[in-house]
Amino acid sequence: MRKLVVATSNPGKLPEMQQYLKGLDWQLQLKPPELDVVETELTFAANARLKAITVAKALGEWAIADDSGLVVEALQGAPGIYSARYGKTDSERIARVLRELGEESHRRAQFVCVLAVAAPDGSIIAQSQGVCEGEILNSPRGTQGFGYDPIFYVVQYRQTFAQMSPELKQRVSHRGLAFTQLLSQL
Ligand code: ITT
Repeated sequence: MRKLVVATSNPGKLPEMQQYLKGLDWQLQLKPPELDVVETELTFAANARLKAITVAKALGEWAIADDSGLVVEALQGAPGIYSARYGKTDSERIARVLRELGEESHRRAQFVCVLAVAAPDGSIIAQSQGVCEGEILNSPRGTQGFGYDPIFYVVQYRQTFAQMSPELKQRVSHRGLAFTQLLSQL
């Protein structure tokens, strides 16, 4: 059975990625924590590819990486590719987005996820993108999930990602949409 290294250090993403990959005929392996990739690129796609290629080549194994983030329209796309670096903790990152948005009434936002799979020689063999539309609430709601989930409200379901069951988030999220596309390529 072929091995696939899940190239993430984010404890929130990891179980979601494992859940999507469960049905595949691959043996999943965790990335060693000391193998950290600095995200030097300026797009989700380029950072996803960089993470997958670096981990695949370093370990000589197949690797899958996810680069994702929250794009807030009234903040000119921030935090975007800097979503993980927008504060030290999830609550600091959420507080910063809410502070910067203030009383702004235009609260539309997108969650974006790009997935990339690299072969052991560093070539990219599959790549996909998923986008989920939503709105930023004035205060957090819900306790599930991770990251910005408590302030990301999906109008169609009248719930934040943090109020959704893991199964519903898995189906409608940016990551879910990206995985649906990716799995059809593998
Ligand atoms: P890896 O690069 O090791 O995978 P990371 O946390 O640095 O972990 P990213 O650079 O892709 O990952 O940053 C994505 C950030 O966007 C992440 O830290 C979360 O704060 C946020 N994010 C991504 N997907 C999310 C989701 O489904 N729900 C809530 N927040 C999410």
